[in-house]
Amino acid sequence: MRKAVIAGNWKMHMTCAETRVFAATFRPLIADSPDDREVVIAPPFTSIPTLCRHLEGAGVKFAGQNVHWEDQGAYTGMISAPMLLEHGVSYAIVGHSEPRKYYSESDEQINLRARNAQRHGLIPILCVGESLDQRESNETERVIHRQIEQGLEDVDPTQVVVAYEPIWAIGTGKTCAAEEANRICGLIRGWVGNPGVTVQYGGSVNPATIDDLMAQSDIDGVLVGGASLDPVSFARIVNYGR
Ligand code: G2H
Repeated sequence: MRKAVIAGNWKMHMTCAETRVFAATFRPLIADSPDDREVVIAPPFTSIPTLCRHLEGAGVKFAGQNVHWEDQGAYTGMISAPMLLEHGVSYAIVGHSEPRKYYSESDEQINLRARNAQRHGLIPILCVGESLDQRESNETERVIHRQIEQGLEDVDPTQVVVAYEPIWAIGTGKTCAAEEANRICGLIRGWVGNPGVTVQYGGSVNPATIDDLMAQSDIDGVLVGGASLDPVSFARIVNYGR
């Protein structure tokens, strides 16, 4: 039985004050959530201590939105695995399409991030996905296969989560059809080479689409952006199937 991982990616949203308000509403709403799912939140780095403190004992795990491949050094604006671990963080997102696009992150750099995360005991959440152009020119499978192969080189496939995030579905309100997302997630599982790997879907997930997504055989969880900023919406997603 694969573990369901329901993760919220807050991106560049939420001050510490807003984080406190979120936690106060969210905490009671997930108090009775079934224990067959893991709840993860990736806040901005500045909000991690506040969120950890206000959700202590609530069964929530925390993720960095990225992690560097070095432990320290002259890398202005970056964050290291030991810095995240000091705050009780368990996961690190790597290869999200936004840093791939805005900061030209390469598969090689993403692989270094994933390897260093694992070296410290952080579980990388590797994001992969095709653009609209790539989908329309039938390159979806080739692109994702390459992202998996390069991103997971020398990475332990038993200590990783993969998120399939078609770029055209991110923040656009267009969710990929659940059956198609399921097909790609199944291919990803084969390419990772570990039948037990948790494969998430991400891209405009919301309370109206979660049940259909989680009913698919190869979708083991979701990576949620916009809808994770609202504690009521995110709690509904966490409590899918109820
Ligand atoms: C994809 C997703 C979270 P959203 O980036 O990783 O964001 O749910 O807003 O499309």
